[in-house]
Amino acid sequence: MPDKIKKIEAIEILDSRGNPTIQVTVEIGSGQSAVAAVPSGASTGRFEAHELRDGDKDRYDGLGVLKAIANVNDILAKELAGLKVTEQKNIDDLMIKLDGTKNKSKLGANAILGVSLAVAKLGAQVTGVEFYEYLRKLYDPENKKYLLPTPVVNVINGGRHGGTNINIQEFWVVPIAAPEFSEKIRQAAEIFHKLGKLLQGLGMDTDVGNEGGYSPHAKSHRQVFDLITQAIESCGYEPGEDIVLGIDAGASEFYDDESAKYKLPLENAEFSSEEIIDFYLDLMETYPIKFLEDPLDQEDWNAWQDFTQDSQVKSSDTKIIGDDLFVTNVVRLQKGIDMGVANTILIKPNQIGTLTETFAAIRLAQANNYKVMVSHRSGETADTTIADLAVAVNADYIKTGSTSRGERTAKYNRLLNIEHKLK
Ligand code: 2PG
Ligand code: MG
Repeated sequence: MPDKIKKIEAIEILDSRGNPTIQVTVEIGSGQSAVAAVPSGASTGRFEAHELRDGDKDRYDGLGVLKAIANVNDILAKELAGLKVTEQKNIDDLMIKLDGTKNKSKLGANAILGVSLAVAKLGAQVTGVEFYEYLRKLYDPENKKYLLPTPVVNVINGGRHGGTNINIQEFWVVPIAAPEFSEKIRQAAEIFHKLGKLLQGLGMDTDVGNEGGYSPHAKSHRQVFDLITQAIESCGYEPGEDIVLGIDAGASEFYDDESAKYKLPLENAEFSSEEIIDFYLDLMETYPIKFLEDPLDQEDWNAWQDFTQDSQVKSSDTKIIGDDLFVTNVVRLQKGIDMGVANTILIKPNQIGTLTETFAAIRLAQANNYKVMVSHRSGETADTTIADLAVAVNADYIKTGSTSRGERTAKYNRLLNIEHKLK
């Protein structure tokens, strides 16, 4: 029984914010083992799978994950023992069945995902192939061509990821012209450093936020776009040609359900759905913004449809990306497809809770010509699974923060290594 699961063990570790999260080790009869760690969001979507936390205020202010750990050690370890570690789908399906709830609230999506990912890593090990190759075997074995994703690099952190007055959560630079991943990362890193110097020159803060981008106080959102554009130009790149811009508005975080208004204190404004769409369209006229993630609230479907179908958005081939909207969930994505809402899906394995369901969301997206952007969470670990996942499914983009902070660069560095291997 060399490749059958013998032992599964979870422990509590810290994520990049210093909050507890779950790490799972799976061991098979041969003695081989693999470890996976689960990330955690701050601006979580209302329809994400359930992240099980203890709620015990005496430990980590209620954020402990001992219940999730007990579910791995006491329940999943016993039920999965003896199964072949390469039977990814059976294992994931069994965990979904054992949980039995719609949103994995019984065992916890964090518990289930930890096991799912550790099983996959060990599956790669016993098969004797690279992790991305193994994931490709599970996803689309006929496809032999590997493409590296374009990084969307979050150089300014606002919203819930920074402690300042910027309401938009993320400001990205996206190197679209350079042919190679390593070139794209180099360009983004150069711009990141140049931007730091510009901020410093203006007496603005250069401390970084949760995802490694700078997190200064700003006069306006336009000032942020101006500074980023200036940094791109100072590096000798052409904004709109070599490098385009993007945002994750994280709009569900500043949408007020009661008044049905988008509240942006930095703009001194409370926008209706129509008005905030105009706000974005105006920005897109001034700046080369080609990516907008979660520009609208997770339940504002009609406004999403209006924005996606807007002639300015369509003619400029702007990527409208659903994160809190789709939550890596095929039911919500199918609704989006049916309505003509968004044209890109953000993929976060912990929003849905198993690798198999993550694949299902990507498959549905690709079958319907939606672009795929694989994503980290704001609370990360050094686990680099998403880098391999992005390559395995030929994702168009990867979002894993700025080019600073070890838990962010770990993913970029893994991609640099994959690029090197594929040469
Ligand atoms: C997002 C993510 C990652 P969080 O909104 O896209 O950038 O943030 O993990 O806090 O949900
Ligand atoms: Mg988002």
